[in-house]
Amino acid sequence: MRDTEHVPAPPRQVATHCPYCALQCGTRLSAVPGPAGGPPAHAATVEPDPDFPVNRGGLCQKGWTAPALLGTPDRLRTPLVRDASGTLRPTGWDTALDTVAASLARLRAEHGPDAVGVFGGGGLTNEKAYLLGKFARVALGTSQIDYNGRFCMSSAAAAGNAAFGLDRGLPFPVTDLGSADTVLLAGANPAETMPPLMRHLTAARLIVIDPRRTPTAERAALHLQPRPGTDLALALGLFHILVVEGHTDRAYVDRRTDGFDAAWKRAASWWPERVEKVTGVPVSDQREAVRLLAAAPRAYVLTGRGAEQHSKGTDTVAAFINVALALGLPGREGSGYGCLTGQGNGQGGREHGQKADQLPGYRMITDPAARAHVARVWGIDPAALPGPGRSAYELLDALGTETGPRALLVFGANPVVSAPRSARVAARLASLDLLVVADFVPSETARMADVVLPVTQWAEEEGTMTNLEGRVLRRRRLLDPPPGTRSDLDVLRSLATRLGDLPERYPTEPRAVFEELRKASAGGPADYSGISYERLDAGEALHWPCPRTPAPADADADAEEHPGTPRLFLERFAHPDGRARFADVEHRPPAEETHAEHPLYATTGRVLAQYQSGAQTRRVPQLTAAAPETHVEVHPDTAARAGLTDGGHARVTSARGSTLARVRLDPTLRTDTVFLPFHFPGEGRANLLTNDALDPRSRMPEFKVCAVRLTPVTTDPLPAGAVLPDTAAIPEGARS
Ligand SMILES: Nc1nc2c(c(=O)[nH]1)N[C@H]1C(S)=C(S)[C@@H](COP(=O)(O)OP(=O)(O)OC[C@H]3O[C@@H](n4cnc5c(=O)[nH]c(N)nc54)[C@H](O)[C@@H]3O)O[C@H]1N2
Ligand SMILES: Nc1nc2c(c(=O)[nH]1)N[C@H]1C(S)=C(S)[C@@H](COP(=O)(O)OP(=O)(O)OC[C@H]3O[C@@H](n4cnc5c(=O)[nH]c(N)nc54)[C@H](O)[C@@H]3O)O[C@H]1N2
Ligand code: SF4
Ligand SMILES: [Mo]
Repeated sequence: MRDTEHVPAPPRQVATHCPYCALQCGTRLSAVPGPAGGPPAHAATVEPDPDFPVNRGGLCQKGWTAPALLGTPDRLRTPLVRDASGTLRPTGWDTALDTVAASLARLRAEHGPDAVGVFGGGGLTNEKAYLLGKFARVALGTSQIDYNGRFCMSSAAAAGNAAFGLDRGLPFPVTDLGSADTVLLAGANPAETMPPLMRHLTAARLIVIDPRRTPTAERAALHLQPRPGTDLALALGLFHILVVEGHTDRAYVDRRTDGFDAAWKRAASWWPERVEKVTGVPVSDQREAVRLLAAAPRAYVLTGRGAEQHSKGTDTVAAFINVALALGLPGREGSGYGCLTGQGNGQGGREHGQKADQLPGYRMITDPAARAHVARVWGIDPAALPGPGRSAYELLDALGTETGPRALLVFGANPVVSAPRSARVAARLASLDLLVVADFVPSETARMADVVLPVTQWAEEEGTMTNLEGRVLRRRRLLDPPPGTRSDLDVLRSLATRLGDLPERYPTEPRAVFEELRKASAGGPADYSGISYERLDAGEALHWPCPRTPAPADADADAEEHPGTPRLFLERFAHPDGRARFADVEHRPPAEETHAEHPLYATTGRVLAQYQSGAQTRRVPQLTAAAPETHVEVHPDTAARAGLTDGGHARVTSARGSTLARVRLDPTLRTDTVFLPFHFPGEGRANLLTNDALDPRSRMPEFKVCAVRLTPVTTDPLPAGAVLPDTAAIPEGARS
């Protein structure tokens, strides 16, 4: 007979979502019980949630291995403060928070509120993003807040707002893609960046625009391989062909849009042969792309970072939207335009006030009515709300300068690795009087900080995330946070009260923050006021806008709850007149062209097994084994000319710096282009090369094209930092 005393209790399980990308795959997370009688283990196992429609039982390698993050050996478990000798030393929470608050108060008194900057992240829950924005504007009174999502979604957002009057990455559910006949993917590689999304693209004919033959391009009916930075010319060319060949949906254009004639006037001079000359895409392939799109009863045009991360990213997206509008796709069920946004809460993160120019509910900070509404919810005078501040790169670039912030608080970003021209960014961070980083691992940016605050992570906390289709999801807590850590919400409240603000303004319960966010967003473009934890927990699929239905006049009648808006624009676009706008855009070259000294284009992006700056995924052994170090993809002919061999090392040099990378030969690549992933630190940082030229409207940096040269390296070994996280700088006690 079994001794029931020793049968372990069934593991607790929660339905939650993957901690990484914007697909937010549904998962079931189970706790691994701790040793009998001992403390609970900080470990879990994951299974895909078969009922969540976005991933349909699928997960990528990162999702399957995410539980390893919870038990990472160098998890931060105690605050660290840099001592007089320059070493980060473990300390208590009160000391750390007192140190930060005293410094912030002094800088503010001496230099004014804009002396303190805040840098947020698109991985933060809606609740954290909201409270961070409020903390910056109210407790600090600073205008200097922006976030890493500026590097991600801003060009598509600017173009989407201009065209449709509203920006939601996908204005339709992901599952709609399943019935498409043709899908054009401009600069997106979802087979590596959102693998379960490919389950919705099995039936469609894919047209992929990418300088590289990616795993996504491998699955395409047609792969267009332009020179980096020429998508705008290509999109103008597709527009040209479709008009000339009579595929314009005239009735739709007349009824639902404005501005066709001006847009066509520009595209009229982009005849196919000229486009081929600029982009390298053969005329026959341009025509085939238009044929595939025009012949499809149901078609989508989707953009990714490849088309967007340029100094003309906004115009490029606008040109692709022009193509979609001319074909009559947006606002039609089963067809449309969308942007595949990136970070876990890339969508919600942009809606609740951590962006320099925005207030909660996707309200503009310059709009007097928006200011009045949010000031009322926050209990302050609208005049006390700061105006718009600097964009992410401009903020980083101004740190420690005469006019820029002297202190920076970082929540949920690792700009030392992921910002463009990263050596300059690191120098600016080093010039600060005070750098504070809240994180759960010693990221490269945390290692530079004066104060490091150890916070809780995904499976240890509650909250909401908004995925790429604007659907609000519940993140649920499975494990108790390790002793010594606090939540971001807790940190914000502790700092605000030390700065003299009211504690009740900064709830630490996520649900209480969400209740306030509902009010602050009510009536705004991203209206969450009809969404509640109760409705989400009951399993409702709620896409914003979801306004709160007013109580019925007849007290006996039940108010129908708003069902949310899975599909936007079906009746009308969000401009006051209900019409979409074509954009009058013209092609221009990248900010930096190749020349004798730097004869090759470098572009950057992602590999399947690493996520972003790698701060998280480089700590997961299976992922590090799959993608251990920086590499540079090079065509064999280009490599031969530069004296490089497969598996050897190359130095890649641009006008801004140089990166050390292992050579990977790829005969499918363009001979004028090399590719580097940006996930690695130290000398392996792709961002040592990248250009900080910004898009004039979105302020997006030009991550996707700069000029470089390659030289062989025979003596340098790969730096340790490029292989594994280097924990040497963190004292023993902090890593236990
Ligand atoms: N594995 C993994 N998945 C991720 C992430 C991750 O870091 N790793 N990050 C998440 C985030 S935040 C984001 S934003 C998304 C990004 O998802 P994607 O946009 O799919 O990712 P990228 O690799 O940045 O860029 C896509 C493609 O653009 C191509 N490209 C480069 N230059 C050009 C150009 O000039 N024109 C065109 N047309 N294409 C070009 C690159 O070769 C690359 O294959 O992924 C999310 N998912
Ligand atoms: N060259 C090049 N550079 C790029 C890109 C590119 O394609 N090429 N892509 C850009 C894009 S699209 C993006 S989105 C950015 C990403 O840029 P990063 O800011 O580097 O993104 P992450 O690596 O996700 O960094 C997030 C950090 O926050 C921590 N963190 C995660 N969740 C939380 C939380 O809830 N609270 C707190 N306090 N911390 C948390 C993580 O541990 C990690 O250290 O990189 C951009 N940089
Ligand atoms: S696709 Fe994105 S959300 Fe899904 S498992 Fe992979 S990283 Fe996680
Ligand atoms: Mo991103």
